Amino acid sequence: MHKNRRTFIKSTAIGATAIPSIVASLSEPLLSEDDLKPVVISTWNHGLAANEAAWKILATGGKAIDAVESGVRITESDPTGQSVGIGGRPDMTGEVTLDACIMNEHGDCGSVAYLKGIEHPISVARAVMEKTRHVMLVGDGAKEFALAQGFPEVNLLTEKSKKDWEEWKVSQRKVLPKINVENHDTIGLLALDKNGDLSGACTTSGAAWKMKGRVGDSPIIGAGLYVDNEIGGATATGWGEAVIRAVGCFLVVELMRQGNSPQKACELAVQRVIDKNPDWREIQVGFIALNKSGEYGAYCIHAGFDYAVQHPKLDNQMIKSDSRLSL
Ligand code: SD4
Repeated sequence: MHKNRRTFIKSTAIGATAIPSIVASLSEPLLSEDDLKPVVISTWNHGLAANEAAWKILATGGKAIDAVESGVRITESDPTGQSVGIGGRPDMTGEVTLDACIMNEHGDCGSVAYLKGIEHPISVARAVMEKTRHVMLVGDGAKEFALAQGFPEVNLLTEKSKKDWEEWKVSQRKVLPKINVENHDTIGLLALDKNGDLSGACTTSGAAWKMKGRVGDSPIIGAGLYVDNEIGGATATGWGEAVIRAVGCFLVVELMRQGNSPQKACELAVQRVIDKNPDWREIQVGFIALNKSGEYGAYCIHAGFDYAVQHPKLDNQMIKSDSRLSL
């Protein structure tokens, strides 16, 4: 007996490994492209608020590129989130530096890295994409560009993050934040709009207590984010160095191009990360992916990663990612 659409969508959402027999037993496609539009998917529990903002745009027929930017701006402005935007944990010298990138349905992209003192790196990245002939600006150049574009200068270091940093220094730098929620909370958000166009955004303060000058995967097109409007999009969270080594999100999209579902593509990409990183048991890496038909998936190394999804048949909610290692 065929499962109804709702069941199929849910089985897609919780991953191919969760109910493989149901997915495998489908003999006819139960989803037409119209069924799953619009869709928004984003990393970690701050994704709920980000999705809500993105959904307001998507539900009224707005463009995916506007939705992804608006969504992650919510996270960037939340001072309680200690891994994105204001409130982000600083580097080892006590300075907060931000990385972000964005891609639209035309394959245009913009990126900023090592950006200080600006609340919305994602919007600066979008301005790089739309107003310059470059893809990436870093450090002082990115800041000068942002100021020239009218972005105000703000203090990104909150009392809480300053205190955490001071405690970390006193602990003689032996204590590293835990692998999941404390250290790796980048927001990556993908959207498929009613028109069937895909866009993505990714923004972070990076790994807490990182070396001065360190840039992770999040602003690197192909590593922390990749969107190909013919196929789908992917974004990453976790230990950026490992994601860069595997060019993770480009890999996820290429795996979808080869015919893999978003779920399977994320699983294969995590396997590639594992193959390329001998220390893989010590790090977290997670991917989320969304294809052109609105199907999505996620996979990670360590249990604990979750993501937020909303589409016409699913209220905005958190879904646990399957993982290679259990708790
Ligand atoms: C980084 N990938 O800078 C980022 C951190 C992260 O969820 O993803 N946090 O390495």
